[in-house]
Amino acid sequence: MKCRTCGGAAVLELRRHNAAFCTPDFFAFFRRQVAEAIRKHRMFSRDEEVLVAVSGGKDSLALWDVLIDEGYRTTGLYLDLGIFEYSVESRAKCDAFAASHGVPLLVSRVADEVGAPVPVIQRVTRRPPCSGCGLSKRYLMNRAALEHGFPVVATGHNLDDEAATLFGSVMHWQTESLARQSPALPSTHAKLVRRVKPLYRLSERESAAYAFLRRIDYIVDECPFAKGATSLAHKEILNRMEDAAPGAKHDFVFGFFDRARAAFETAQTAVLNECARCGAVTTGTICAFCKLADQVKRSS
Ligand code: Q46
Ligand code: ZN
Repeated sequence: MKCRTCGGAAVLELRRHNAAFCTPDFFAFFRRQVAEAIRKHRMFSRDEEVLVAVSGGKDSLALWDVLIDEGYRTTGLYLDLGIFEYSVESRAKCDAFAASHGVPLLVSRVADEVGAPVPVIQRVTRRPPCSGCGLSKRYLMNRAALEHGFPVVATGHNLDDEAATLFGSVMHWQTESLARQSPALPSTHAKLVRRVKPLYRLSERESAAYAFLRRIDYIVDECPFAKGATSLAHKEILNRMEDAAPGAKHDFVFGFFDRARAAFETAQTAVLNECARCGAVTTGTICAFCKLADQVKRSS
């Protein structure tokens, strides 16, 4: 196997690109894909400071690593979900990464903000853990960015994540989710920060290879709640399709972004208000986060 760029010995074969790369040329390929994502979707400029949401996993730490390397000004944001040993370990990975790269890391604890950690929220709400968790993460990311003056939050979602989300939304024809799924969500209100996914062009396998070859110390274990999540089942189906036809995930996701998404964007007529309690953007009177926190408080 020879490197497509230099002809030297390759360490990694990328079937969907019909290519193989040596380590330095794979790094160059990876960084090019990130740069292309940022450029194409005008995710952020060199003057803007980026808040990078990090979980301690391979994707978000690989993203942070690339952005630092490319000379962007970044700060990490770690959201402590209070999910047993997983949260303790993942926070330690983020702390160590920030310290070794000399970059700042903000930490926010769901238990402080909502009143209870994710496992308790799950019990109280009797809903899947990812529902209260996802809601809290989106809310706290946005609030941290607003409070600290960051114009944009970057997350480590990769091509596989985007394909699984898209698959899930299509399965149930969730047209509102389809309208909202994008590599870059613009700010539609003064209190909503732009959200971007600079890794959306790269697969999970590619970000794992990048993190491994860059010797990034990341948490290998998944969140213990991820196992039951339907997104994992969708990923398995998509992996089988990718095996049968390399590039299938890419075509599915890019075809949607380039040709189909706009068709779902039409009915965005919801009026945006500010939550009477916390001031966050909501379509109702009290935002979903404040309702969740109320529910947790009532039960304790
Ligand atoms: S952390 Fe939270 Fe994920 Fe765990 S509880 Fe679900 S949403 S799986 S990315
Ligand atoms: Zn609120």
